Amino acid sequence: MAETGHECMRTHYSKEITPELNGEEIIIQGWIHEIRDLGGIVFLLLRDRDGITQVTAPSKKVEGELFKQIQGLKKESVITVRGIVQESAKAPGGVEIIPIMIRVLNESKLPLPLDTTEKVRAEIDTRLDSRFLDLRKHNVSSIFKIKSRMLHSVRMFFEKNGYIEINTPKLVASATEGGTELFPITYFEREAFLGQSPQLYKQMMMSSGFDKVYEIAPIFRAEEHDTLRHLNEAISIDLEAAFCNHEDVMVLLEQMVVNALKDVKEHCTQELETLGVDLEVPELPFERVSYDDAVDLVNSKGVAMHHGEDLSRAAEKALGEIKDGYYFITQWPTDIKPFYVMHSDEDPAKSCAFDLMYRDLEVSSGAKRVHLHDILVEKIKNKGLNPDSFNRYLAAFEYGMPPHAGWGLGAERFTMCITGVHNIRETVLFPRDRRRLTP
Ligand code: AMO
Repeated sequence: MAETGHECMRTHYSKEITPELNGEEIIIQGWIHEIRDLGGIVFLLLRDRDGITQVTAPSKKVEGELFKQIQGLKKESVITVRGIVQESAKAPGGVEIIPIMIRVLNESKLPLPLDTTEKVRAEIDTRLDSRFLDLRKHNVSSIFKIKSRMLHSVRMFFEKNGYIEINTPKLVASATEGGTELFPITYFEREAFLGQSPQLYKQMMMSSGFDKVYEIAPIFRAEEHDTLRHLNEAISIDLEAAFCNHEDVMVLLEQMVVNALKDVKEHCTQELETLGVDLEVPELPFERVSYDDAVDLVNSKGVAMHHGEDLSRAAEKALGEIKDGYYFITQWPTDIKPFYVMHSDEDPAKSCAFDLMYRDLEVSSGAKRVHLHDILVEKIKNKGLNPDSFNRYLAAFEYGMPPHAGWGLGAERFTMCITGVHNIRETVLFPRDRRRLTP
């Protein structure tokens, strides 16, 4: 019978229970991971956020009523166990708990829609349908602990370097990025869209005198295609810095990446081990490959690519076969980059844009921006867009806009690089893709 009250408080998480606690009375709380009744002895594995503790109930040591209660417990029910720590060479972690009292806080329904042990592999769709159960598995929750640590270290890095966190609107009037479609929404009596990128707002903040800003927030992209690397809602880590050029912000980006990798390696040892990842921290600086050289590399792998084209999936794969770690692709053709990207002074057909790649995956893109009003208007027109629909943005360029540069890095793609998972959906608690809007 489950209880409505909750008077016992946990004294230890599983990973805090060590042989040094031998003989001490403790309270643990969590889910019943597995229960094995061998007649004279019942083994119960209790799982909490950090690990698994074995509760051992020999009929000779445990009082009769309690023993019967343990035998009747159901997998995945939520329980509190009060018991004595006992050193045991055979138990996981070298300790087991001899129970004195067990409270059922909530009983689980059986059968479960999804197995919560890591032994049984299920299809990703089945797992995502029952994501709350899927996340109980430590190999799944480890990805999110790593993502959380990565985001923490990114924030710390920005703060240390004098960046101010901003929050920009996600309900917007117009597009910023070419290529992907927008999600239209009804905004009272008119049409609006979900923001694809904080691009225009972070640039306007440069005219506001904030100098160095960052934002970590959702972006919405109406990608029609269903791939292992695209989401319809993703988290973008965005940065913009005034009085800087593209090279300055590339240095910042590579430093931030290395800093995050070091930090995750140091603080997520258990999670990386659970995932079987030996995280490599690359040397700085990352290699810079010009767009023209990248095209030649792609062609050298037998994948046809003309100068002036964007990287196709086949081209990315070809590069991934040659490049093993992180590298930049620089000097992209101006024509295939958005209107806000500055062209090179030496050759206007080339832009001051860059992408950061990890093997065959684009993780970030950025650029030096156009800060001169008339050139920006010209570029908007060249893209077939109407400058009138950008008038509030353009106004920020007429009254003292400093030169500036910035980038956007996909938090999920970066998490893929760190954890080694191949499907981007693995890095989102409740992913939004072409077919999925629930849970
Ligand atoms: P871009 O469109 O290249 O650039 O996006 C920047 C980074 O965001 C991530 N990303 C995505 N991740 C998952 N699913 C998607 N559909 C998706 N779309 C983008 C990628 C990508 O590299 N405004 C510019 C950035 C800038 O110049 O500051 C922009 O949005 O990791």
